[in-house]
Amino acid sequence: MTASPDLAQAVIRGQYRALAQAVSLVEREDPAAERLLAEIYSSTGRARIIGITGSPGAGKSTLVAALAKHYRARKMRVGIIAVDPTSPFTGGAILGDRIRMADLYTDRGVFIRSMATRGFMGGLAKATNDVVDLLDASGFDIVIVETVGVGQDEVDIIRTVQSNIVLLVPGMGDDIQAIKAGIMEIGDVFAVNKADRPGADRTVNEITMMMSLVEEHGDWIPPIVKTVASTNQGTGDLDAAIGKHFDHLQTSGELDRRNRERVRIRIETMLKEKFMDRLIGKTITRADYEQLLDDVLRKKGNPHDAAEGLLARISFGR
Ligand SMILES: Nc1nc2c(ncn2[C@@H]2O[C@H](COP(=O)(O)OP(=O)(O)OP(=O)(O)O)[C@@H](O)[C@H]2O)c(=O)[nH]1
Ligand SMILES: [Mg+2]
Repeated sequence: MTASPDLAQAVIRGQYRALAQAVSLVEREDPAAERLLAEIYSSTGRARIIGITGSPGAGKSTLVAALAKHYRARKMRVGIIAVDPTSPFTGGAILGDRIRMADLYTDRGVFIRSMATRGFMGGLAKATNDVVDLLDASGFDIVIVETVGVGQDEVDIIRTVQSNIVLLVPGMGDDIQAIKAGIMEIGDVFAVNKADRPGADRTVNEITMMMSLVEEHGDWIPPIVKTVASTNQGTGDLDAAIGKHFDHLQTSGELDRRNRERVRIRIETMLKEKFMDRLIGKTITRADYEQLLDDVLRKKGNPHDAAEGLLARISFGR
């Protein structure tokens, strides 16, 4: 299947089947996908892009499903991308989770895809952002991206969302200590999920304390919301906190800055990928490249000269 000339228009008109086709093109890295993505790009920019990050089993998928139901009740269309090999959305689910989400799978106002962490040639972050574009162009009001938050690809993805929700669960005090620097920086909103378990208030306090240690806040202090995703509790509060953050982004000018940063990161990650692609296999054979690594390893060369030498050989024209 290739992209018909009308596919881009059908995506922009919000046709579900066209969207599904377009997403499949991206997933298969079909050559037609690039043209299609270029055509739909000018129709993007309306969707709210939300990230949900948290350790495995924290309840991300359950919370995404709860949020999706919340937004659906308000007639908003919700796109969900799970960048997570163990997510229920990938089908590696416990049966119960899948049944609980069954109504989302049959709702045309919800589009769910998982981006397995298998090798995307152009990179996982690129593929994820491309699917975000398709959902956005297709009129989805909210796009939620679920990640475990480890690995360079995931960090790149988190840096391209507008609001990032960091999910924590009670009884992980030491973990918070261990990862505090990282999560304090990426969290726009904190959710303490599984608040039906003991210790939720303590976790809230721990996050508050960590936050007071972080110097750079700007004028946004991330709210902390308690949720029980499995029974939809706290979903409204969480939505309110996300909404407040979006208002802040708009009034402070931070939204423009983040959107611009999103463009920058996307272009630069693609450039790196394309650069390496043009270099190895085209400018220099894979075998010669490996040989070069060996030489540096054996001190017959050094990393600096090796990089400069390769750079000198690359032709930047067409
Ligand atoms: N008690 C309780 N269990 C919950 C809550 N939220 C989710 N769970 C359960 O926690 C388990 C993991 O939930 P998921 O939504 O799959 O968690 P996840 O973070 O998406 O997990 P991965 O995608 O594997 O990283 C499931 O059995 C959920 O039913 C909650 O608020 N309270
Ligand atoms: Mg999951």
